[in-house]
Amino acid sequence: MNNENLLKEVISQFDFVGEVIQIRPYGSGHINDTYLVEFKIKHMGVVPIILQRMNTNIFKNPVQLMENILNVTTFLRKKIIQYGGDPERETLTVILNKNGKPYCQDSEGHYWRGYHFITGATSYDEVKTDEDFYQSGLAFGKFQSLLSDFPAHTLYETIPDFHNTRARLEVFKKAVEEDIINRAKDVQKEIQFILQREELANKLISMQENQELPLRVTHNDTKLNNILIDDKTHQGLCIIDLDTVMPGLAVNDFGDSIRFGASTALEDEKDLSKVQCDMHLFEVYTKGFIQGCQGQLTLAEMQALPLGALVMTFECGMRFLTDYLQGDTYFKIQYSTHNLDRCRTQLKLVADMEKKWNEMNYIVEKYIS
Ligand code: ADP
Ligand code: GN1
Ligand code: MG
Repeated sequence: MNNENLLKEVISQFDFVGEVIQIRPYGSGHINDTYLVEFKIKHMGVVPIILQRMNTNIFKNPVQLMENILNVTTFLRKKIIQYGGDPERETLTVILNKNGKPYCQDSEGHYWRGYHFITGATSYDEVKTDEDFYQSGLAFGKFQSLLSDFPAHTLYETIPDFHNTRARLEVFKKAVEEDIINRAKDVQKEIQFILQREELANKLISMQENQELPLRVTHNDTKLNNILIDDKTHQGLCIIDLDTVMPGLAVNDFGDSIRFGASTALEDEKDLSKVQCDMHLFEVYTKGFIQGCQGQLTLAEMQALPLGALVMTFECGMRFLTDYLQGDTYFKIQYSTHNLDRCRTQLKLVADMEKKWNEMNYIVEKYIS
């Protein structure tokens, strides 16, 4: 069946009223297929929703995943009401299907979900103003502190070992060794760069194992386009893309935001001379994140924030290269060397952070009170 008919089939499984007037691909996520669907409803005008085909190549158990999302958003909704916020805009609202399920399946077996579309807000692929980045740090910190009393044991692990950098290094080495599409010869420089920094893969995971860093309920995918910024107030409005909310390390949430948002260029910039980790952006995010965590971070966690940035960037670069070597089966790509370009920006950022290591630590020290 063609995509349009599949979409119509899926839409008919939800209890929508009104006439569909537009369906179009939406956003720049690397994982799910996201569509904006607009309905024309009598007396209400145009009502948009988000429809997503979940990536079951990556998320093996979409039913458990949606149970996580429903539980987390229900929990957040109560907290938002308690502090007088707007639960319709400050967290995702899952749309149930006609049978009351938070997902539906099309005739080809794909799993789909719907969310209320949050209007008057934007997800950015790059930082436009320092203040927006500060606000996103505040919001990601607050997200974590709101979930600090969420019962972590009720969460399914949607991707095992998601930020186990040590395990990811092993997968990377296997991909190099197997070299199934004969690409390794062209990326020796990048492979060697990663292998020379093998010890980075152990750092945070050992601190977690030694209980130097506590496990918390974290987002695990905190890049800038996974937060909606309010167009009017410019505050971080809603944290989205909750597929990977699982027990994890706070420093990883911090680090993933830095690798994406504190970069002076897009994640897939080809001209590496444009790619640096901007220390001013690093500072504004640090300030926002620590504030947003509302005193919950331990001293060890705060001191490990620069390491979070370095390791998350290293891990992401390694993941892009692994996917390139394995034939681009994980991240969506627009052209054949897309994952390689993405890998190169991450490795450039790693090298830049190494140079700026003292400065990064000095900045973090300023915000440890
Ligand atoms: P992926 O896992 O592929 O990254 P996301 O859940 O992040 O998918 O969604 C992709 C994009 O769709 C987001 O970056 C954002 O721009 C947009 N989006 C997702 N959910 C909503 C929503 N409820 N309201 C408005 N925009 C949304
Ligand atoms: C993916 O889903 P999206 O596009 O927000 C990936 C992250 C990577 C990121 C790199 C589930 O995020 O882990 O850091 O791409 N998400 C998953 O841009 O693997
Ligand atoms: Mg996303």
